[in-house]
Amino acid sequence: MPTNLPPDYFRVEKRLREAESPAEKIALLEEMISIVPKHKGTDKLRADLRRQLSRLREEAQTHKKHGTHQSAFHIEREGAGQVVLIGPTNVGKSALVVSLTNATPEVSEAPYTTWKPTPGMMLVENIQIQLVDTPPLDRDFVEPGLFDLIRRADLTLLMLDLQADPLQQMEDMLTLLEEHHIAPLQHKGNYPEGTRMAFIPVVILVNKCDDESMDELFEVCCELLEEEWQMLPVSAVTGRNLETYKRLVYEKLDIIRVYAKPPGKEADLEKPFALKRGSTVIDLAAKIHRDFYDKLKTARVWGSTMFDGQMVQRDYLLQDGDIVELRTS
Ligand SMILES: Nc1nc2c(ncn2[C@@H]2O[C@H](COP(=O)(O)OP(=O)(O)OP(=O)(O)O)[C@@H](O)[C@H]2O)c(=O)[nH]1
Ligand SMILES: [Mg+2]
Repeated sequence: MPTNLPPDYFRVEKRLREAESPAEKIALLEEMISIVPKHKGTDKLRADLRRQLSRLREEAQTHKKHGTHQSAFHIEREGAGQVVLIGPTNVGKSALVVSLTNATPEVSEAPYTTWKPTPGMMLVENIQIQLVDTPPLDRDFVEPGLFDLIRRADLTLLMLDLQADPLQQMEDMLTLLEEHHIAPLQHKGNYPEGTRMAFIPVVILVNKCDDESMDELFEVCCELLEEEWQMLPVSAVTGRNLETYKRLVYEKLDIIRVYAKPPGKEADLEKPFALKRGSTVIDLAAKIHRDFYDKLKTARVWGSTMFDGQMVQRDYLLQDGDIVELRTS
């Protein structure tokens, strides 16, 4: 127990010991968390309080929903893809989410700030992609739900801090993931066929590369890495390389943009539908409306591989930039 806690903390702690209802316990734990000063000496205590708090919250939630378990780590998908941002504490995950999305998770120089995932929407070209801020991936702190979130996501961004031994951070992160049966897609060849691992696409972001003065350190870091990684130097604070980063995310998600055209009208080129590469006309119909899916009769396509307005079948493989007219009569 850290020695320099304010007297208020002990008062609230006493009330917590006496509290009976979950709602009261939750309120008191929240109060304790806000009282504890943020510094290295209180890291463990804050992690422990947050663990207790999220356990209580989950219990309360389960109770409310008559047994249906809804974890804080279950983030409803929105937009063209779900991208989850992970990494050690203090590397700047929340700062990146704040600078690129409408979400406002707390950013703080003290470690262990974020304790529940927060999704935000990031505009890339003209499509929306979901970017999820997460609590630190830390052996003493992590909750199992985070690994489920990582397994479900379309893309994982592993963020490292250039100014805090990024290579060691990377090794620690990969080891922890592996202990939870998760490995980067590019390591698939290292495991036997039929292994119980989940292989996930990973992009490495090296944050706090604020300006050119950091380039040399970044180069050294890349050279010391024994294997080929796609590493992008970024800065959540100065915005360095964030446009390149967005483009990379878009490419990695492997999505195409197609435009729907009502019969006899122009297509709205400002509002694309984002679909996985390999999607067909009927997938687009399903995305627009259930009625289209059920009643689709014909489709015409204007695009790179089609003559203008050529009739296509329901299983026509859509291409990036195609304009599609769907007819139900
Ligand atoms: N110089 C510099 N500082 C940064 C950058 N990004 C974040 N920071 C600072 O790093 C500290 C930690 O940032 P956070 O965004 O809270 O880090 P986090 O990874 O979300 O931390 P946890 O929530 O504890 O996992 C804050 O003081 C930020 O202002 C950056 O690109 N450059
Ligand atoms: Mg954070």
